[in-house]
Amino acid sequence: MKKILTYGTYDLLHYGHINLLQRAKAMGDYLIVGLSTDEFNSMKGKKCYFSYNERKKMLEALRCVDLVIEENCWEQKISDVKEFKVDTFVMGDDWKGKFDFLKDYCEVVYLPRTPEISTTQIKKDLGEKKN
Ligand code: C2G
Repeated sequence: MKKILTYGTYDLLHYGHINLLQRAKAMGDYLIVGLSTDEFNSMKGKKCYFSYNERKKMLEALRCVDLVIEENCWEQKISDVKEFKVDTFVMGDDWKGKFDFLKDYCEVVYLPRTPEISTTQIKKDLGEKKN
């Protein structure tokens, strides 16, 4: 069974995220998502609309996601890759090169982002509609 691992905040969940998750899953048989906890998002300087549990529930409802684990810190990736016997680590290419240190432990793949959608853009558009 080929195991794939990726990480993210996934708030607000949108089709760019879904594109990434579906492409990641298509690379193997089992997709694990390290979901940033609310505390870790504060460290990332990200304010989430949905709580960790609400974001976890949404990801777990996706057919392409097999397991959601907590992402509590930047440093857990190597131990996660070892613990879950991950074959391939996948991230969007906005992270290109940032996780190449994982190449000693598994395949590392950066996939093209979905260019036209982002949570920042969604919040901006909603703000404009309100005014
Ligand atoms: N993504 C994408 N296309 C978009 C937006 C996001 O492909 N239009 C991808 C990102 O490249 C990332 C994943 O979707 O691989 C999740 O994006 P975020 O929730 O923004 O994740 P981020 O806050 O970048 O956290 O340790 C890694 C971090 O937890 C990543």
